[in-house]
Amino acid sequence: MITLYDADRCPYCARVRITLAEKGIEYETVEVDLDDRPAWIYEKNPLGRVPVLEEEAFVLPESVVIDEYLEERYPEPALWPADAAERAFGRLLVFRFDQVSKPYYALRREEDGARERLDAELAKLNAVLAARPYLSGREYGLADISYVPWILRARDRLGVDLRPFGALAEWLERLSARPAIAAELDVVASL
Ligand SMILES: N[C@@H](CCC(=O)N[C@@H](CS)C(=O)NCC(=O)O)C(=O)O
Repeated sequence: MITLYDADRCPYCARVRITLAEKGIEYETVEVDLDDRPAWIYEKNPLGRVPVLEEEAFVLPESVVIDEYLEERYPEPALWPADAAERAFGRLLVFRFDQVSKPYYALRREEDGARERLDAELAKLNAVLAARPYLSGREYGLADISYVPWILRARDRLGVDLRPFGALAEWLERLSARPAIAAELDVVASL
């Protein structure tokens, strides 16, 4: 059995929740209080952060690494495209994810200019999605899963208007029809 050390409010955990749901993997959750982290979480992850995935004696932190592990260990349904170039482009987006997360967290901290910087990054994602239906390529996959928790939270928690970014807004609507993402929408609504 898989155990996910999880926190509802954590978008990194959401990446893993979505991947587990998409692959139909059964797991149990241990909710970690991020405001009062238990000492034992440092035994699972020396950085003290969630998510952490545990499968038997195997313990793995870091959302991107966990998602790659799940993709290899549970290959169906595939969440990376078969085409190597498409896969590489999706991975490049995941690799450069900080370009979006930095202004996102700056906006959460209400820093000057953060909204403009986030909008500039949303415009870049919008341009990608104007040319292809998904960040992962022709099919939905791990690049989409890597970004969607923050885009959802930007819209629903930080009040970011996605309407100026038509392709991005349509992408989010398309994704929201998937049960794994709809479940995450419920999590965000409950925060
Ligand atoms: N790079 C990590 C980041 C995980 C992360 O920052 N998680 C936050 C919650 S959203 C956390 O545990 N924060 C506690 C801390 O930073 O001390 C990942 O991708 O899993």
